[in-house]
Amino acid sequence: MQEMLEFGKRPTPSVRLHVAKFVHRELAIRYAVRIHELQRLPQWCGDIAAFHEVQNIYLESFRKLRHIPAPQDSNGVIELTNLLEDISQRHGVVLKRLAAAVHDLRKKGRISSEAHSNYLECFLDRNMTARIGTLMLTQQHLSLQPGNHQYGWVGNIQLECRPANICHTAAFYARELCEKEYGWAPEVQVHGDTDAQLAYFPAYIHYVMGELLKNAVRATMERNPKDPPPVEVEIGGGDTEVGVCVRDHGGGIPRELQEKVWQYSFTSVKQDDRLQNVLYEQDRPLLAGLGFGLPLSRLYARYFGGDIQLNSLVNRGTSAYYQMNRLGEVSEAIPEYYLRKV
Ligand code: ADP
Ligand code: K
Ligand code: MG
Repeated sequence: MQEMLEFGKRPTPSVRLHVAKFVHRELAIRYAVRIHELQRLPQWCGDIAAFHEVQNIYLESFRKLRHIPAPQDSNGVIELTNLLEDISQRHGVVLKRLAAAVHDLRKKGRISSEAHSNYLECFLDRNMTARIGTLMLTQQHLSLQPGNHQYGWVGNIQLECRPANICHTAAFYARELCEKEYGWAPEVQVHGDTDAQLAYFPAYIHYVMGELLKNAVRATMERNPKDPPPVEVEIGGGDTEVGVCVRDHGGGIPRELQEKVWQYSFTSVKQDDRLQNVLYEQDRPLLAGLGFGLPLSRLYARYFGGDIQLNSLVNRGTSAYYQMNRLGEVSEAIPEYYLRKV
């Protein structure tokens, strides 16, 4: 992280070349690992079309990367830049395809056994973790190129990122989806240390806050559709971390589900054909139903040294706590089993 910040502050041609060489080599290796993993999927995943689609996306990127030589001068850097723009565009659908794969497996009854379900959860954790890394490498390279540099930003790190602002945007997004679903949405109040700032990745805060707020407004509407009580967001800013708490009066999560909600394959939304449509045909965001919100949010939080916890008060509501470390010497917190298995 520190290195990214240092490099990003002085994007000279030699820094660009240095980063480009590293990214060119590193991305090919990382895609190869993921292709290998997809090829090794057990037989009960073999006929799931979405897995093959994802594999083909990685294969094409791998081949294209190997097809161009390692950059040796500014022309080489430009060639890589063009390719990475193509790659980030094509990889945009990967997350949805993986959600579609899980949906398919669930419909076919393939993940009812604990062994299968554990396998799938680990596979997704590894894939999603690796995805953060490759995305960062790609965006780091792209943001160093002339014309892409933005004042106050290094790659996708915003140096003075203010979580309160992102909470407002995420609340707008979650309420909009809620209104589409229920015709109405609870108010979202943001208070506490609203001035708190840190150098961080706004895109990840936005994702996490969007997911926590979508869950909170959905639970609130399910429980109290006529007169939904507000959802409260409180921000705390400290020397080493910034925290956000999302409180709702949606009735809480029953004890027997408190572990399960962290699984990619778990959602309490009834799996109907509408979801199938969204996963395969339309590019429309959903209020709930993929089941990826909580596990992926926690993975993102932990990757950068933070965490997410949920606490429920039975029959009342849920509080979600999201901690972010101030970036510094902290390196990416890659789960141990990821290192072991790969
Ligand atoms: P999804 O929202 O797509 O179902 P998530 O991973 O975001 O997937 O959440 C999983 C499940 O956890 C939800 O379906 C819901 O049953 C439960 N849940 C999450 N947040 C809350 C909350 N604030 N209140 C009550 N239940 C919740
Ligand atoms: K889930
Ligand atoms: Mg959700």
